[in-house]
Amino acid sequence: MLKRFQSILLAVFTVPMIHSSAVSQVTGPSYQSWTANPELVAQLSNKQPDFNYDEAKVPSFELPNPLKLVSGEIVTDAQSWNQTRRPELMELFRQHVYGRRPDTKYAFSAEQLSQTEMFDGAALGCQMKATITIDDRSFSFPFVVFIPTKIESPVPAVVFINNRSFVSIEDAATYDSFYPVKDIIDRGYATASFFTSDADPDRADGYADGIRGFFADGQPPSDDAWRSLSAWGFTASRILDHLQTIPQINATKVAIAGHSRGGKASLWAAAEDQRFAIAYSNHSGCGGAALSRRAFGETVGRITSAFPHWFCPSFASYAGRENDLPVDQHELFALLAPRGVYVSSADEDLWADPKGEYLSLVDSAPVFSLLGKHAIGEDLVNDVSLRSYVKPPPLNRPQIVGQTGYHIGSGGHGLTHVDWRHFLDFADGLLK
Ligand code: GTR
Repeated sequence: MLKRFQSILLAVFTVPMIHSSAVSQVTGPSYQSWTANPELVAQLSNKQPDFNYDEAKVPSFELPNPLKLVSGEIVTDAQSWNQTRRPELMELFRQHVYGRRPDTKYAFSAEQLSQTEMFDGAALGCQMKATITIDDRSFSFPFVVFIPTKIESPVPAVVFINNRSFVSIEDAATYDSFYPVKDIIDRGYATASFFTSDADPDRADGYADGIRGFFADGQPPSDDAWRSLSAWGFTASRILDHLQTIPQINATKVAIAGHSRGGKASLWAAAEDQRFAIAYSNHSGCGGAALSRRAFGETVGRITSAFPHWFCPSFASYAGRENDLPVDQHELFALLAPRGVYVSSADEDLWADPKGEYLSLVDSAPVFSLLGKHAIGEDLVNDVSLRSYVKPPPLNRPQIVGQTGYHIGSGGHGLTHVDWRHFLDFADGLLK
């Protein structure tokens, strides 16, 4: 007992996320874990009675152990994780959540259409055209690359999955907090971006017009074939292929970032492509950072009916029976280990389940530990009896432990320059 208490105290110093009367003297009065505003909970519960916003009504559940093989055996070393459990988990996510990418051979090329000096010469903006070729057929989409010119290269980079619009070189000259190119450049990073719908249209009936329909050469998708989130991640990987050819960029230090559906895509992109050094998810919620089993805010049933093109049909079949899912989203974070992961939530975005996003990150810690890396929650989640101590950090106070970082910001659903700042602070720690 004493030993356990000592380990709790230790965790308070290294991981400031415990909130209980037993430890409040240690954490001090200013340490107040985030909890949802009860007035907002009441308001949303009234407005959307079919969805749960009440922490007390979260169903009880047991998360699958990321280290437990389908055979029941527990993985206890890095080699078995890399060679057996990780591939097994990838397959489970492909089969039941995001779908499987095609193994068709293709060629990729990127053509520079124009080059513009930007921000008083602090960056070079490149307007690009990507082309994927299979036999005599081809599919193209536009993307942009911005490279800092006034700092010593090679520099790290961020690939941003933009789910809102295509940001051209001209657009990027005007400050936009959703994709603040100048801020990213000023922080010493190159950045590249594409618009999701240019690669795979973000509509239920967009299949034939996107990269998935192109790969299938008109054939309908099989049940376990990739869906849009995976297609957007694949697109981000092709942009990384291009960044690898740019001498001013250090392609071993490339992060992938996205907001909401872009955040879901970003996490799965980094699971599929281990060249990404960091994955950043902002407010990705259900099917992204948040645990499905909590069924808090947006649920598997709602997301798969509103956005049937994002996930393979198997995921929809777990609506209302999330406990039967062979995976949960903490295992998506586990697939990113031992690389960097940054997650942000928003105080008013309860639809995306901030607490579920945080717990999901925390519950991946055993895999980071197994791989010899530090991560948020490492002292707590290995002991189930300590799990109830796990609480998100206070509002607007980023928490960074080793390979993982998290903040919950003020405000609602959106990506702001403050989110970017916290994320880049985290990235600096791992990439610079
Ligand atoms: C919401 C949706 C979320 C999230 C978001 C977005 O309406 O329910 O899953 O992806 O849209 O992408 O902005």
